[in-house]
Amino acid sequence: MEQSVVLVKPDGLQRGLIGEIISRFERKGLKLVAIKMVNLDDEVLDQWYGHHKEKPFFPKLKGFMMQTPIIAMVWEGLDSIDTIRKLVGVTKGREAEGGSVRGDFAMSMSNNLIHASDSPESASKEKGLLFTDEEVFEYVSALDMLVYSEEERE
Ligand code: 3AN
Repeated sequence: MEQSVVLVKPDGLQRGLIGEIISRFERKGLKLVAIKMVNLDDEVLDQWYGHHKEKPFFPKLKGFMMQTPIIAMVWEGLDSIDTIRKLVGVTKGREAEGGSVRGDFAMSMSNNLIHASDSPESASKEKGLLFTDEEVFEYVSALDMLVYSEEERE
């Protein structure tokens, strides 16, 4: 099944929202296959946010992401990238739909609590930047039997 990389950013960690965020993903029926706390450095952030390198907010974005460690995760599920983007909400917190993480807990464009991969290519790149193969686990989720139909599990 499709994998998506999710980060709880420094503001999410400082505000005590790690459990809340993980809980939402678990209740949705997504499967956690990797998780760790890590300090992002200059080199990783240059690649992670390569598409924003020329933007005026880039130095501040990097500084923000290095304020504290972040929580990095890989979540698996059918169409998990699109599904998780919906759970996360649009970039600007104060415009994000109620019920999404940003819609419920964020007001800002920059301090928006969470990152989620926006395409299979980004997910693959992001996974490679933060995780070794051994850190991403394969196991049978007992929940999948209840969460998906037989056809969807194939
Ligand atoms: P998203 O995280 O919703 O995929 P992106 O990929 O466009 O959004 O932006 C990556 C991160 O860069 C955002 N999460 C946000 O923290 C920051 N960012 C994006 N646009 C701006 C902006 N105009 N001003 C400040 N920070 C921004």
